[in-house]
Amino acid sequence: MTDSLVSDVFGGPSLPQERRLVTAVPGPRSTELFARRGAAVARGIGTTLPVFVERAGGGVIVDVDGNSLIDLGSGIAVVSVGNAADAVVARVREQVARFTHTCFMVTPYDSYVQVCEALNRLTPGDHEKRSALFNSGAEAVENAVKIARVHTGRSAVVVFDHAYHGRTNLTMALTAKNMPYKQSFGPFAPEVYRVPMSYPFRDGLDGPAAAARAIDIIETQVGAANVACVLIEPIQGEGGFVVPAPGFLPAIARWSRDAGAVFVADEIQSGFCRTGDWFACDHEGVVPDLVTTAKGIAGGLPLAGVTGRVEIMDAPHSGGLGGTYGGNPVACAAALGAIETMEREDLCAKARRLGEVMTANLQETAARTGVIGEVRGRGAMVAVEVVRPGTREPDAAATTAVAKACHAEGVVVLTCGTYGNVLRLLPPLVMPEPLLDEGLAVLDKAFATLS
Ligand code: PLZ
Repeated sequence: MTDSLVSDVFGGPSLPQERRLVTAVPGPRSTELFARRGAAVARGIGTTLPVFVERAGGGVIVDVDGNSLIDLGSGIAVVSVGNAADAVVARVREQVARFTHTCFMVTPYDSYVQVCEALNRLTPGDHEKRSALFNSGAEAVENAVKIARVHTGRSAVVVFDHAYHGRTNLTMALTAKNMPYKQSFGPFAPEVYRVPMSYPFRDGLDGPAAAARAIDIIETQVGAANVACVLIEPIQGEGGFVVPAPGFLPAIARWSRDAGAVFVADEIQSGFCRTGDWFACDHEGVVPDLVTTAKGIAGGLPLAGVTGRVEIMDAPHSGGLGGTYGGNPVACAAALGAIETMEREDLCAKARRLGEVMTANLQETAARTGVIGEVRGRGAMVAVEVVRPGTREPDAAATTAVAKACHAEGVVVLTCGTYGNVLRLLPPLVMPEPLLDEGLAVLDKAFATLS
């Protein structure tokens, strides 16, 4: 354990950055609340770890029983700047006391414009850009498709195996995995075409070969002239932290440009310093036509964006895009605080450092246990794919067992993957290193007890 405080990072209010268990996890108060939850909340809303939260800050979550947990999930890649980050809290407080909502489409305010300016500046490419703000990742993806369709006058949307883009009707269609996202929720939106992703661990193809395979299917089964957009997560999130082989993304982006289709990068999970660059596309110098963002953008408040080339973004008629809450002033204030924190604290560098620590530790764990098929990811977006020893056969049960063992020891980890056999780590980028080390030691022990 470590007694370093959040104030070590920001000089703000402090929450001890330590793992501290004072009851079983979940404890009695959480267990009581969980029973109440069952009687009040619809069954369709799942739970990863049934502890109820009292406070959270930096890299820890403190529950209602007084347990302090190490957070290696960031609320699914959201609180990259740390929970309740000082700059976010300060700006939200100031904004919420001035006004909470006017609707940007009715009477605008400048924080929305500032967030758009920041997105235009930080997303890949130095061409002229415009942005529009929404509430959730799914909404951003839907709007990117709308914009691409108006711009091209075409309707087909190309997506990839293992993709995740949301839970609304169109984004369910764009998402690959049936359970739990799509089962019984159809019919789904039409004109969505799925092609193979580059998945080096499973297909063994280099980037250009994997791209050629995908492009062949687009050309023969969809027709290049029908494609409004090619939508891809540059590193897949829910699908299993699948990192495409080098050369895959550039080849797909090039093909899209040549075909007159819009190349859309869904950076909702991979963006905002998570992978050690501002955006995952930066790694290979890929410049998307449109980028969707959410999650890490606003330190925990609901905000999402679509950013891209002015001639594409400005294709829809005035009034064609919007929504009551999109770019809410409190969420915009939070985003400005989060972005300021990322720039001031150089959280891209921090992500790279955390990534080195995680990768080195996980490789040692992999060498000790026979069940890790691959350690992969980039920056602070790292995962292990769990398989039956000596094979590439996915082992979801072992993955769940390891995650549960971590939870019981006060370390929040998440799983993902088409086969449910990927254990992913997404620590807040302000995570103190000793705390990360401790979390990784717990994870190592959880793997050791598997056999
Ligand atoms: N695109 C790449 O990762 C959200 C989903 C959690 P929303 N991923 C977490 C769940 O089980 O619902 C995500 C993403 C990528 C789009 C989305 C959708 O973002 O803000 O959840 O709508």
